[in-house]
Amino acid sequence: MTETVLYDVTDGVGTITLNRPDGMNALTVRMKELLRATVVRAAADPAARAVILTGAGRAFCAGQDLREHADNLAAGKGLDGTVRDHYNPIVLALAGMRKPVVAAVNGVAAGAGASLAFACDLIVASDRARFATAFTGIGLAPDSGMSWTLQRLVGRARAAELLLLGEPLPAERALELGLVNRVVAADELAPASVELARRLATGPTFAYGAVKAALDFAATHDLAAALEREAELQDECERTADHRAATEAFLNKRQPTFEGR
Ligand code: T3D
Repeated sequence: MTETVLYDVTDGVGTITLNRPDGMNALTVRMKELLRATVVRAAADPAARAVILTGAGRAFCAGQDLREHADNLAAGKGLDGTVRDHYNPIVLALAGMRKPVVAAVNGVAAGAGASLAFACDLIVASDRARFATAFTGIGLAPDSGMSWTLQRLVGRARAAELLLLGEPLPAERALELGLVNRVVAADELAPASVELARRLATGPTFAYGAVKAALDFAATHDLAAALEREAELQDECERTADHRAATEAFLNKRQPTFEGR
């Protein structure tokens, strides 16, 4: 049986593929469990110095599988804990990875599927991609971090509009709003994402992790606290072999080679 979440590591890039194309990569319990395990695996995998999250087929991810959800509701199991048991740990593992994570959004990203993309560090979208918050369309409020990530990406007013109205946003408009980093032609998505991830995979992995930690910390603290956290992280970066080698390379007018440590 083909698994619904795939993991591959090539040239320092770990690729996680949501692989239920016939179901628009909508998330079943089995798939969420696999995704949670795969994200944790990628985070801990020293061979993966950058990670790509993408979808197989025409969708990136349509969010919660609503057929399975309806069955659960009918069986009186609506509140089956999936938000806390699955979505929250997946998002924390994605966002907290001490390495860059690129979402390669190949098609529609809806509900928790959009939340997964928003939890990544960079988003490269196909010109066929669409982003739909979708939650209020089925009488739900945002989960999987969307209330946190979306307003940081586009500001509160736009986040409120996107969440309240839930209308799908085409890739080009998402680019205008600053929700995604790049939009490329559909057949360019895989090579463009891999090229970006490979570039990151040959970079200063420890410093990249520190960039993420500094941004996350600063998002919820005042300037004085953020300055202190930056100082701590800088101390850690200064102790890395990559920092020393790159400083020496600069002084010798050479390109640095980063080992990721
Ligand atoms: O406790 C909890 O579980 C709470 C957790 C919540 C997390 C969430 O993610 S809630 C949000 C769930 N997702 C949605 O509400 C999105 C629903 N889907 C859509 O709005 C649209 O289908 C899309 C915008 C994603 C795509 O639109 P379009 O026009 O390209 O395709 P379509 O024709 O609507 O759908 C194609 C097929 O996929 C269709 O099936 P059919 O008729 O061909 O057999 C459709 O039913 C199916 N599909 C799409 N999304 C889902 C889905 N099937 C199950 N679950 C889905 N989420």
